[in-house]
Amino acid sequence: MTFISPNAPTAELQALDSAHHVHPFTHGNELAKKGARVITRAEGSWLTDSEGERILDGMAGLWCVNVGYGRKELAAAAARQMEELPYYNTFFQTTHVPAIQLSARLAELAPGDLNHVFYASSGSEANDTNIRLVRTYWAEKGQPERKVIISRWNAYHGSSVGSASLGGMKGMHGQGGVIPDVHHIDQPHWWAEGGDMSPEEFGLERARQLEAAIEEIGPEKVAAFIAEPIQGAGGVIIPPASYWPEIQRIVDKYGILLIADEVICGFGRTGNWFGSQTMGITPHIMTIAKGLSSGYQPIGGSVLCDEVAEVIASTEFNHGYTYSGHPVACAVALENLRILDEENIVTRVREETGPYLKEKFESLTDHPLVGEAKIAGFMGSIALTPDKAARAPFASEAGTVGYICRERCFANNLVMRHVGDRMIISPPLVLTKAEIDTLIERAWTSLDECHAALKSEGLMVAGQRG
Ligand code: PXG
Repeated sequence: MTFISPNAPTAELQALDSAHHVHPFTHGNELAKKGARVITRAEGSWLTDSEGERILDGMAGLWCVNVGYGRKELAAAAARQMEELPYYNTFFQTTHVPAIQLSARLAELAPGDLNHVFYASSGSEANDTNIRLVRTYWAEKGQPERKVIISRWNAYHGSSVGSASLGGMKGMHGQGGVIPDVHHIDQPHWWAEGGDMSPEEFGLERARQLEAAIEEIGPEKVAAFIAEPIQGAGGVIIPPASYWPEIQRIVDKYGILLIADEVICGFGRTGNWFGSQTMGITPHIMTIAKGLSSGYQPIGGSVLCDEVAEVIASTEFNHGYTYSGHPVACAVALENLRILDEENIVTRVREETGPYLKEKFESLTDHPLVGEAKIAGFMGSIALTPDKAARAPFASEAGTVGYICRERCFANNLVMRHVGDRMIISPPLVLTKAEIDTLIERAWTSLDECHAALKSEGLMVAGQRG
C-alpha cells in the first residue's frame, strides 16, 4: 500500500490528487496543470495550506462552517455518539435518541408550524425528497395531476439530477438532462436584468411571472414553487423588497406549496435563524443542510408544516436514505445548534457584526470597479463593472474578470468566490470586527490589483447589458 505522509511536499500531494481524485465543478485537465491548493488545517475563520499560508476564509467553506473551524465540542459530540451508537437506521418503525432530540429542537427553532423533519445527508438529497414529497402530498389529496414544480433560472438547488432539474443552472441541465414537470421563471436580479425599471417595479414584474406561469401551465397542474430566500450560488442576489410579498400573495391565491430552500440562508446566515424570517415569508417546507451542522457532518433535511406532514403520514412514504437521521450527524448538528444559540451567534450577526460588515462591505462601492455591493447578514456580493452608471457588464466572456479578481484574492490569502463577474462572500458567523477589517482590506487590495490587470490587458471594456 502506498503510504502518503500528510507532510509530503505540496507538489507530491498535488500530483497524486490529480492522478486519482476527480473534483466537483472543475475542469480536470486545467487543474492538473496548476495543482490544487491543499488545505491542511483550520481554526476559527482561518485556513492553513500545505505551504503554511494562513488564509482568511470569506466563504465559510462552501457557505457552511457557520460556527467556525476547530470547535472541540463538535468533535467531542461526534466521538461520544460514535462510541455509543455509531449507526442505526430510522426505517422500519425504528428511531434513536439523537434523531429525536434534533427533530424536537428544529421544531422549536423553525418558524410557525414547521414542526416535522425528514432527514437526508445533503441539500441535494433533501430537495430530491421534496420532489417526491410534494407530488405525493397532492396525490394523497386527490389531485395527482398537480406535478409541476416552478423554480427560477439561476437558482441552485443541488447537484443530483432531480435537484439540479429544480435548479436553474443551464450548464448542469446540459450534462445529463433534466426530469420532466419542472418550469423556470426569471430571477429577481435587478442589477443585471432590471433595465430602466426601478428595483421595486422590477421585483413586482419578476414575481408576477409566477402568476403568469401558473395560469399558463394551468393552476390544477402546479404543485409547488421552490426558491432560495436569497439566491446564493447564483451570485448572492438579494431581491428587491417588493418581490417576496408578491410571491407570497400569488402562492396563497393559488394554494400551491411554497418550498423555501434554506440550505445557505438557514442557521443565522442572514441574521435570523432562517432566511424566510428575514424575507417575511411563510413556507410549507424548508430545505436545510450546510449550517445545520456547520459542515462538520453531512446532514440535511426537509422541514414540513403540520398540514403537509399530516397528509404524508396518511400513506406509506416510499422514500429514504441509508443515512437519513444518521446518529453521529444528528448529535453533531444538535451540538452545533446549542453553540449557535448559547453563544448568541445569530443575534450577533443581526445586531452587531452584521451591521458592521454591511457598512464596510458597502463601502467597496467607492472602488472604481464595483457597481454595487449588497449584503444581508453575512452573505454579500459585489458586481464588477467597467461602467458603473450604465450597470454594464464586461465585453469579455462572463467570468473572465471575476476569475482574475478571485485569483488576486487567493494571492492575498483571502477566499472570496466569483460567480460570473460577481464576487461573493459568506464568511463564518464568528468573524470578529478585526477580521472583518482584514477581509475588507484584502478585498480592496485584490480589487486594485484586478483593476490594474484589466487596464493592462485591455479588458476595461463595456459589453451590452442583458
Ligand atoms: N440548495 C441550495 C440553496 C444550495 O446552495 C444545495 C441546495 C445542495 O446542497 P448539497 O449539500 O447537496 O451540496 C445547495 C448547495 C457554490 C456551491 O459553489 C454551492 C452549493 C454547493 C456547492 C457549491 O456556490 N450549494
